[in-house]
Amino acid sequence: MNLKTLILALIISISFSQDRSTIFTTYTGYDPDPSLGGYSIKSTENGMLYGAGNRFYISNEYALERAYVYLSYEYEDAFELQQVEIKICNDDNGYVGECFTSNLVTLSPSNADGNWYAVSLLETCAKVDASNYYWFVVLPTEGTNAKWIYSTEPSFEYSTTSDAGETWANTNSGFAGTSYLTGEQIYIPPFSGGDINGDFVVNVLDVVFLVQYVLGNQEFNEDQLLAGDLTQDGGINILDIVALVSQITNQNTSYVSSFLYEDINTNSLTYGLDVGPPIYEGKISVYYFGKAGWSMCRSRFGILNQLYNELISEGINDVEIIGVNGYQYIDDSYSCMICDQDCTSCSEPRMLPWTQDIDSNDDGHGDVWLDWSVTLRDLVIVGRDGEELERINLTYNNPDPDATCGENYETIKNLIISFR
Ligand SMILES: [Ca+2]
Ligand SMILES: [Ca+2]
Ligand SMILES: [Ca+2]
Repeated sequence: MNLKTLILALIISISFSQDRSTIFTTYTGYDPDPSLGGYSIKSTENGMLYGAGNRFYISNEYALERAYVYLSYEYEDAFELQQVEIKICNDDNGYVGECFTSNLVTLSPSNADGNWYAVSLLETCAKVDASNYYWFVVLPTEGTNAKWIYSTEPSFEYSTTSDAGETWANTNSGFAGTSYLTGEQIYIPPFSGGDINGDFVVNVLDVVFLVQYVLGNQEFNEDQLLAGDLTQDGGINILDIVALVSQITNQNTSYVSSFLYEDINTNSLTYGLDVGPPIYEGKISVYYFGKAGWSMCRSRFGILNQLYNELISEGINDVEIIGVNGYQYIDDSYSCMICDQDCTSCSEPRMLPWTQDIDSNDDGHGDVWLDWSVTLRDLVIVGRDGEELERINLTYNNPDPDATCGENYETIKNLIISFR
């Protein structure tokens, strides 16, 4: 491994472990080997435009973030400007379908023998849906003569084109072009329907309405059609009745265990006071479980602080958000978590209460983290009586308004508001 690829591998592994998820990859972690060859991404004098595509499957809903390809560049008989087009496309019965992103990349002559190229897809706000196939396509522009270096593993589906993607060859399996795609998971809030007769409770009366609808004895308005589709597949049938009955029989509210910890955030209005569920009784309280020294945890806390300020500015003052540092991170400096004047990596002081979990029974685990069974970056929303309403892991569901085109931020904010 030469230094350049080593650094690149480090950057890639850091970015893998940080904010984004790789949602599709043909890159196995070994260096792509340009001597193996690759798919022609080239235009010819007689007007052929050769390109290739990798077919992939997506199991969750994501906002697309970045697309990476490894290309070499045949500079000796090429025009000066070498550009390829990277597209993400739908699947049309196993063939490349309609494309919904398109980005141009200019190849670098100084790395003609092979190099990673990336395009940002965040601005496109493009999304992929759960349980669907898609295509990662690379096409040439006029005058380009490049190669999309083969993957080191032969376990992928691919296709090729010679007319710039107008038509595609039958899909094959084997070596694909080396590429990967990152995205941010779209947070899907819990289903809030089930109240079909609109009396604000979900109970057996709603089952009666649903049964009558399925039997054809009852008409539903639009709201009722939404509330009655418990399986969220766009229609109402016997399965929705089953789901509603099971929702009603499983309505066992769970209450979080209580705690009171000192607010150690010097910026906070409750600095030095004990905070925790008993203090927030009668309000919606939101608990964020982080690691004081970790930048991703800190940036998520900054987003929560922003969300809190926004709620306040909208006149919503019965929602509280506080952070709880893991007992195992007790020695971390929390200067950058609360963003005080000692921290140089942030500018906006955070006013949300910050607390430290303790291990009062000496079992080696933080008491609250264990009692609440939380994992790092869990966000637990608790109701007015201390009942747990929802738990969202912010590692996989990035709330940053700059990610998922703000969708996760809005969904989480609206969910909190909906519990009031
Ligand atoms: Ca009802
Ligand atoms: Ca349904
Ligand atoms: Ca303990």
